[in-house]
Amino acid sequence: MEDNKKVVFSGIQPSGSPTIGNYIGAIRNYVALQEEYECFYSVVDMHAITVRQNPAELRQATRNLIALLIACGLDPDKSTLYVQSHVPAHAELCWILNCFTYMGELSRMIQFKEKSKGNENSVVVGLLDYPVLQVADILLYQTDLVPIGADQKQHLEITRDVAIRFNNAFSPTFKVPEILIPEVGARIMSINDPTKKMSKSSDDPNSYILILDKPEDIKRKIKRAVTDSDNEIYFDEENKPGVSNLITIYSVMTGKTIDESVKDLSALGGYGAFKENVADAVIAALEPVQKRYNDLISDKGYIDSVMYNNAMKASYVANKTLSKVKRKVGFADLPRPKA
Ligand code: AQP
Repeated sequence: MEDNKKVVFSGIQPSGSPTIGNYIGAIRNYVALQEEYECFYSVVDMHAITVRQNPAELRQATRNLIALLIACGLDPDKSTLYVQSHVPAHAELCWILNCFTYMGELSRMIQFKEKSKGNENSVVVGLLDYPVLQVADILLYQTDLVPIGADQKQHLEITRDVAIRFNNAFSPTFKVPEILIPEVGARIMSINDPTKKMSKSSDDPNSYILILDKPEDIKRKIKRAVTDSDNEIYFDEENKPGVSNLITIYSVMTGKTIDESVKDLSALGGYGAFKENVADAVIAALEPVQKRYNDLISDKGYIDSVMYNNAMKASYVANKTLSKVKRKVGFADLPRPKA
């Protein structure tokens, strides 16, 4: 690890194929940060099993996500792109930090409340504990900066609290990380219900656009996107959430500001042409990513080598922090047998 570079960590679940929400809120920032920072990006399969997964599909989705992140621009020689379950230090640190996290903190988490609604007695403990695993993920790498979408903000606040609590209980052990949320696109909304966040694990494929969706599907979904009835194109997230969501998507996909995008799109007249232009911008931006993905996914040997080499790199760094933590909490060293 280069000593002078600040450290970035972020995780993404292989809980389905990533949406343009994941791309806009997180992945494009992963790519932007990799030149300047020492980056660790993890495909967090241990987080994904907090809801029931089909094992064969999860295994495949994990490999696919590694390929997709590379196709989006991550360079696995620059960024440490690895699978969380290949680095056992994540689970070990999670256990220790469970003993430094309060039940009250976890039961207040919005994501836990939403995902457990209606089945409070049968919700799995892993769903409650999800933020602590996330705390462990981040603190293992002595992270300075965590690029995330707005939905993860509350989990990052816990990370800072637990790091400070642990440091105060012993001595400075963990860096206390900062959160990086993009100014535009921190919360891309569902295409057919703009009051809800776009999510890859939604049961309704019309609610999201996948990075790997075919052009005709992107066109169809955006054509059917829920907007409003006043047929005017301007940016107002509170009163025009559907239209504003599409403007945000267009803005990120074309690299234009929101103002420039509104200027372009409002000149088109009605919602029909507006949606068509948004769809064209999405298709054009995703085309090179999809092409690179199709080349990469058939190269099994390359994906294997990325997974292996980067798991080794991540383990080396993670184990350094874990050893420190074990000493601080009082775990005995493993004595070496005398020769
Ligand atoms: N709609 C979104 N807009 C902006 N950013 C988003 N992110 C997720 N959805 C949006 C960001 O993507 C990163 C990876 O997310 P994740 O896979 O760790 O889990 P998530 O936040 O729970 O995302 P999903 O798509 O909603 O997954 P499921 O459906 O499995 O729960 C994070 O930085 C997140 O903020």
